[in-house]
Amino acid sequence: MPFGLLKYGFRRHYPARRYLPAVTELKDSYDIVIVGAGGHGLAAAYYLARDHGITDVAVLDKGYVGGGNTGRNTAIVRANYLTPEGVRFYDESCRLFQDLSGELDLNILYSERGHLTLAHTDAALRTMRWRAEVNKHLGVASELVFPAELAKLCPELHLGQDARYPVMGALYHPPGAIARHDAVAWGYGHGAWRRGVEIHQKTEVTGFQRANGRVTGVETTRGTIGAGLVLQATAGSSSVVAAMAGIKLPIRTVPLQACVSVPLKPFLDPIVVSGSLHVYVSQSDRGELVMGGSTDPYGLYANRSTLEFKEGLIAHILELFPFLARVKVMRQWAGMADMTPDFSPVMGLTEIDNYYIDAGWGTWGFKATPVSGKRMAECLATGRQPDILSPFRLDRFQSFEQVGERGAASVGH
Ligand code: PYC
Repeated sequence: MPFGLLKYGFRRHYPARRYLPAVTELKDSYDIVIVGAGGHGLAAAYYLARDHGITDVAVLDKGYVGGGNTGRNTAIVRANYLTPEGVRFYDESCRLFQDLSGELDLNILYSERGHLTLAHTDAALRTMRWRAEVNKHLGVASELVFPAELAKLCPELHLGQDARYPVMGALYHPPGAIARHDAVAWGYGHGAWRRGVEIHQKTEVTGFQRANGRVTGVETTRGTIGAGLVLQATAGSSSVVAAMAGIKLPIRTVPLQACVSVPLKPFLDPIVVSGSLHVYVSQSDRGELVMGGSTDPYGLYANRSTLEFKEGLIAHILELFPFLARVKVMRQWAGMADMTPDFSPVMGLTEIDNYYIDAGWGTWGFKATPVSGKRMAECLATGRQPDILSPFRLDRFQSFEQVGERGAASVGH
């Protein structure tokens, strides 16, 4: 038995352990400054410390840990993408997620449910077959299933021919999962802090000082600090932060809304997605239905929720599960989706020698948290773009080497 545990057992008082650090002074400079204390920034800090022994790191956030898109998504994890580059990348993330509760010593409620993407047209079936073949080729479990099998996988799903868009089949991806999203940020934050990383909440970055093609200082609302390397991981504000460093990103930012029902007895095991009806829904361990749809159709920086979105989404959910008609929606929210032209992220080196970027997550940032943290840490520690991140480099847009991933979006955006 570890000595610490024994000492704790014999104590008269049992002080609750602190999970995230109290506010401390900022130092004059750090080897690495990470902008953004969401899942990605904290995961990068964690793997920098764990895998590379780099702990002179400050993670800064204008708000609080996990208060941005990390806490504003629908927490779906899957690897059933369309391009080989995407499948390889998200598969590594799924595998890291599977061991993450043990790794972080925190239950992130990772729950493998299987993921069904319904096809209501011949064209959709063709795309699902294509994705299944690419997935299988790379060792990722995915297959096409038809209504008889679907009725077994999800007995509550309306499969009748009287539906407006009858279900013809689905892409079934058994490793598809959900997790407790904020726990992922807390776990990575705690793990990084325990290893010596500083986390500074309520510390907004307001600009960057530059000289000779490098960033030399990070200006914040608490003063200016020196930085050997800078990583920006600020999903939802990627273009704004990059512009402060003088980098122009090919990103359009749009709200992505979601909502959650009151808790219900468990009835929905798999995650169900319909591209034609523009919905995705899963049931959390608390029994709530977590539901989302398409992004709003116009660029906007606002986390507001609209009645229009809710009415449209719920109407479509009822086409799949008509018996939910009297269920109440409990809460609604929005995150900000940074959409790139090819629907793939922008990761790695930039035109500024010591400035690294983790951006352009569109609607799939949460599921990439472990792999982006691990691989961005490797990128910063070695100064080289890891092979798995190579397709996602920023300059692909200049060389016309885009990674077209739109066909793997859960719904149309
Ligand atoms: O990629 O699975 C997904 C997803 C669901 C909601 C937003 N993105």
